[in-house]
Amino acid sequence: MNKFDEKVDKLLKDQEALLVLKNEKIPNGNGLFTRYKYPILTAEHTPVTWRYDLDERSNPYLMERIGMNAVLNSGAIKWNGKYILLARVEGVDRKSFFAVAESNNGIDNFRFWDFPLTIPDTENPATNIYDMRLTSHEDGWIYGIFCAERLDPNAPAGDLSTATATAGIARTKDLINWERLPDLKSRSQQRNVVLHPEFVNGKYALYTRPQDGFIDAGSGGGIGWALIDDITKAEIKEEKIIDHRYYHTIKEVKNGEGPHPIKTPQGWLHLAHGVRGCAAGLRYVLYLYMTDLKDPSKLIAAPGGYFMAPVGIERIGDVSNVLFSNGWIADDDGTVYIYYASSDTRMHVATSTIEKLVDYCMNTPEDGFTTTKSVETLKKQIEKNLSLLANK
Ligand code: M1P
Repeated sequence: MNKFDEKVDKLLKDQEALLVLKNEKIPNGNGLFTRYKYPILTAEHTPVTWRYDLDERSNPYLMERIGMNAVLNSGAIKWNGKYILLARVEGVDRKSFFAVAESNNGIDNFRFWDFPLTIPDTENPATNIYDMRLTSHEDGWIYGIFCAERLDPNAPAGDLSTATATAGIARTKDLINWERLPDLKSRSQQRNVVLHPEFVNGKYALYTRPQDGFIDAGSGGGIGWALIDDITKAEIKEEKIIDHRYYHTIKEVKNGEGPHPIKTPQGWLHLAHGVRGCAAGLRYVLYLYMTDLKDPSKLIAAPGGYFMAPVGIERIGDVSNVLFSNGWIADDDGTVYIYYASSDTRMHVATSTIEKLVDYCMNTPEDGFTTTKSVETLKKQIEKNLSLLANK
């Protein structure tokens, strides 16, 4: 083997060692979910064949030719017995694209398919597409709804940072070949749009996130709900807010639906992200809520505070202090795999069960919106516990 081939061999072997690394539960959690020690997808998990030209004649120094910056906000689905992540991969050129990675057990050994996905463009091609939510709909298609970002045509001359966010829609039967449908028509900009898995009153139902600008939710009051007559010409005619934002809460600045909700006997279980501002910038955390089984737009449980927030290494990355999730998988045995990205840089998994998550939603005190209320709630629990302990 010549020197070049030896170097290629080492690259491949080093990556294989990373891909087969066994994940480990982090003990002593909060009883609600279990975190795992290792991120499940990072830029280093992207195939060597994507990043290196392995031809000695054209790349004699064996340097990376097409760098990958991050693997983040991934849609998820159980597909042919495999745990599938439809990852947002971001190149060093700042363009995001979609790529599928699969694992046999959902917690480690995620391996990317050979090629990233080609999502056909619309007549008005987007500059960047990202954050796909996957929904296996009862109409028989798997839908992917994602953010399609373009430079704002109304931006003043020379302003290259004002963009528009629109919901792009594509569908597939095999996760390889995608049919692109027209982007969602909406009066406002939209990000974090998610398709509900069932028809509601015979219509497609969308969770929306109306926003005034590309970044600012502004007058968009929270997570919205809209019924759509024809998904092949999707248009929001009426939209109502089902999960509001409130002052001095974890979702004061904005919020957004995560993956589509999980159907449980007690109601639809939702995972979402909430954003607040602080001196260090924006802080993104994950929270849960539930809606009515018959009317998924009716809030029935709103536990106060966050469910998960960044800890340790999760706090640091391209956009620090961010947890974001747009994918989870509920297995038949009730295990829930929560796939989340930290600080727009890497993907992690946490596990829980439907029973525990529903119990959390139904029995966690709601946000009382003031310090006085929070202290009252806390004191009630302390009094109960002290009396229980005294009577032991
Ligand atoms: O940088 C944090 C997140 O910001 C956006 O989410 P939202 O629209 O709710 O603010 C998205 O760009 C998301 O991709 C990103 O992770």
